[in-house]
Order: sequence, then C-alpha cells, then structure tokens
Amino acid sequence: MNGEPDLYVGGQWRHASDGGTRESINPADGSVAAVVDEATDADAREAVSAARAAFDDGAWRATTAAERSILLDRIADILQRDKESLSVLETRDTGKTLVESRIDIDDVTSVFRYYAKLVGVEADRVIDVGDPAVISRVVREPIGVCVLIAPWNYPLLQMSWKIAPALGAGCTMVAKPSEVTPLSTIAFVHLLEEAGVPGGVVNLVQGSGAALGAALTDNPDVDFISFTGGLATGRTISKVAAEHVTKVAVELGGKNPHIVFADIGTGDAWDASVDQVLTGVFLHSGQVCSAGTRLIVEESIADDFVAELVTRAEKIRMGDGMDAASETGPLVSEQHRAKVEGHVASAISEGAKLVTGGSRPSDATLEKGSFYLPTIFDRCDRSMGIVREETFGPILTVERFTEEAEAISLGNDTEYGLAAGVRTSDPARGERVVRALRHGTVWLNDFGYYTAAAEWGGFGKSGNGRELGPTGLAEYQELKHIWHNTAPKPAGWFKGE
Ligand code: TXE
Repeated sequence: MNGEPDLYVGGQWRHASDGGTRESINPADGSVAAVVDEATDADAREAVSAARAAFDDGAWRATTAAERSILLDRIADILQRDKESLSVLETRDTGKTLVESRIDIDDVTSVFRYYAKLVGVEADRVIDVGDPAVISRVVREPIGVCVLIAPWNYPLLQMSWKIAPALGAGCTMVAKPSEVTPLSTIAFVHLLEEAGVPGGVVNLVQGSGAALGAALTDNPDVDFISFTGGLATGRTISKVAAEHVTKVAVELGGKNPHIVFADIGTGDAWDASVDQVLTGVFLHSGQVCSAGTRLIVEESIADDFVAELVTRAEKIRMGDGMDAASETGPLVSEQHRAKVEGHVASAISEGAKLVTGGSRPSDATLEKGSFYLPTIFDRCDRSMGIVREETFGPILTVERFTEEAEAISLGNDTEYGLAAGVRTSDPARGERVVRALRHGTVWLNDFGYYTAAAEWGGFGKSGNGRELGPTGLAEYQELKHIWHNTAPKPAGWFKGE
C-alpha cells in the first residue's frame, strides 16, 4: 500500500500487472486511508496457478499436523505483538471503534490458537471390518487449492476463519479481501510470511469481485471456495462453481430475530434485555451478519420496552472510531449509506412508524463521514421489506406478539436463518423456543457472543457449510478411506472354470 506492492503471488510481493490501484477510503471523514494495488484478471489467475503449483509440489501438504500446529501458534503470537497496528488499520478502513478492532484482533488470535490445538490432536478413524487381517482407516487430507473471499464488516476476522483452518488442514490458497477494506489483510499476509508460511501457500489479490470473480471461481484449478458476503454474490458464485463441481461454503448474512417475553420481569433482567437488544442491533452500526435487527416483543411490555430503547438509542455517541469517546462509527461507505437510506425511505412508505433516527446526524463534525443515526421503526409487520430484507445498517424493526407460538412463527418467518435471541425467565419456555427456531446460532438470555470452538453458519438462505469448530476445519479436508489387507487372498468370485 502507498507505493509498496500489495499482491502476493508465489511468495513474491508485486504490483498489479497493469499498474492499477484503488483508493481505500476512511469512512469517518472521507479521506484516503491508503492507495492499494488492484489486481487484474490475469494476476488473479496467476495467484490461483501459484496456489495450485504449491499444492501439487507436495512439500506443504506433506508437513505434519504437529508442524502446522506450531506454525499456527507462531502466527497467533505475532498477531498479539502487532495487535495495535492491525487494530488501527482495521478502524481506518472500516470505521469501527478502536476498542472493537482490538477485540477483533484478539478474536483472530483465538481462532489461530484454537486450530493450532485442534490440528495437533486430530486422529485417523480406525474401523473394525470384521477381518483381523484388514486395517481399515479413514484419514483426513487437505482439500487442495482454496479461494477465500471475505467481506468488509469484519475484514481480518472473517478472513482468519478461513485462513487458519485452511493452513491447519495443509491447503494452499488465494485470499481476496473486500476491495472496500483490504488494509488489515495485506498487513497480515506480511506477518504470515514472517511466521514462515512457505511461498505459494498463501497468495493474496486485491480488487473488485466483479473483475476478479471469474478468475477465482470459474477456474478448474480451484478445489474449494469459502465465501462470506451478500446473498446475490453467494448465488452467483455457487452457480459458477457448480460448473466445475467445485465445493463451495457460503455465509450470506441474516435477518435475525430477538424475541423478548414479558416474563423477563423488571430489574436486572429488564435492564440486560434492553441493553442487549440495543447492542445487538447498533454495534458496529448494524453492519454485523448476526445483528438482531428484528425485535419481536410481547405486546404487554412493548410500549415500555420500545420507549426505553429509544431513550438509550438517542444517547449513543457517534464519531470517528479513533476517538476514544466514540461508541459507534460510520457506515463503511457512502455507497452503503445510500442503500440504508433507500431501505428507510421504503419502510416509511410501507407504513412503518419511525420512532427515532431515520436520518444522518445533524452534528457538523460528522458531516464528512458516512454516519447514520440509530433508527427504530415500531408497528412493523412481516410483509414489509424492512422486516424481510437485510439492510446491514443501524435499523431496528419492532413486531409485537401475544402468544408463544406466534413469537416462534414470526422468528422463523425469514428466508435467512443465521442467528436469533430469546429472552425469558422461564427455562422450559426458553428450551422450547430455542429448539423451535430455525437458525444456526440461538442465544438464550444473551446475544452476539460466539467462540472459535463452536460452529458458525446459517440455515436457509444464510448459507451452507460451517466455519469455526471442528466442522470449520473439516470443510478444508477430504476424507480418504484406506483399506489395507495384511494377508491378501483371492476374492474367489470368478471360479475360472
Ligand atoms: O457484498 P459482496 P457487498 C450483505 C449486506 C450488504 C450486501 C452487499 O447486506 O449490504 O451483502 O454487500 C466479493 N465473484 N453482506 O456488495 O459484493 C467482494 O469483492 C467473487 C453480508 O459489499 O457480496 C467482496 O470481497 N467475489 C455479509 C465479497 O465478495 C465477489 C458481509 C463480499 O462482497 C463477486 C458483507 C463475484 N462475482 C455484506 N462479487 C455477511 N455475510 O456478513 C463480489 N465479490
């Protein structure tokens, strides 16, 4: 960046073959955070070829799990050493607060630590086939060349959910961060080089998905594509990959319900519920795939609950993420703010009742950034676009219910199925509702937390495949059954008579 080469192909840093660059914009003030090389289609194809050659060469995939485990731990150490500089890059690029970026880098570190442990203890599965002469075992092998495409909301975190298991499994890869937020991934790939990842194992290209998509996904040299982003892109990639029968895992966002029963009562549980509904939707200005954008609240407490949310939403301090006083930053880009504004306009025209926000902040110091006020719509129903479509912004819709079954039906009435929250003081009800919800993660009396050890992914159009946990490693592995007969004898099928 800023004159240094940003593409990493076959272990060499280089500029784009046509000299192309792109400005990465700081959304807090519209300034240029960095100028980054923009790969061409030919550069991306070379990156895939480099990953193919590094895989086929065999040296990397022949490393032992113990060696790769040590490497992952070393990467985790380096991440912690450089936590502050990586966090600053993440904040400049995404607009999120520095506090959030630091948490992200800690989470990235945990992902490497988790897979360092897991690959170190994975064992073959031995099967008793009923013949003592036969040793039958199922072994795990790397799936091959992986294309890793990440979005802009958690740039390094989402990329780490892909790179850590891919390295752990012994794969080679081409990583493509979002063109909107490439900076932390570029810095991180320098760290991988320092940690000793061999040339060709991790390759890096920057650029728009539209320009590089074909080279990365319509390519017979690719064995697996892991994509996180929008539904439309996920569909395109899945279709293109099907032509080559390339395995694809996609995480495509959500429209996540947060269900609140009146039995939460008052006091601490009430306070925690209001706080977590607020945080669940407005953290990172709502640009979170698991954001709790649909509040589904029991009618008898709805007026009080919404009033309390409005009071707290209006106190959220917006500002440059580098400013320690800021509680939330801007939206990632002007373009994205325009999308959010479009959704708000449709909601109003569909009859949703705007109770706070619904505009850019009036504060003149925020004028140059792509800020948008925390916004709440009451009296929404499931027919409205604002309730059905992913806005990916600071927008909360409120739907009301009177019966438990109605709450479940509302919570499941979405084409997505990534995450949901349930708040109740009744453990039996909690268990019933949690089990009835068709979402990949469900929080009971909590919201937003996750761990590297538990699978993450969606039901329905939130995608397929899982990241994190043992399944997040298995995605990068092929299973091979080895049948070894130590005392071979004729099958005796054909008599030769
Ligand atoms: O995503 P895209 P966008 C949702 C959110 C957002 C919407 C669109 O609702 O408003 O998606 O965001 C690369 N072949 N999420 O347009 O385009 C692209 O370069 C290969 C949910 O930014 O899907 C980037 O690296 N790659 C989400 C990545 O795909 C292609 C997080 C994601 O960009 C490509 C972000 C192509 N044809 C947005 N086209 C989540 N699941 O958390 C684009 N890309």
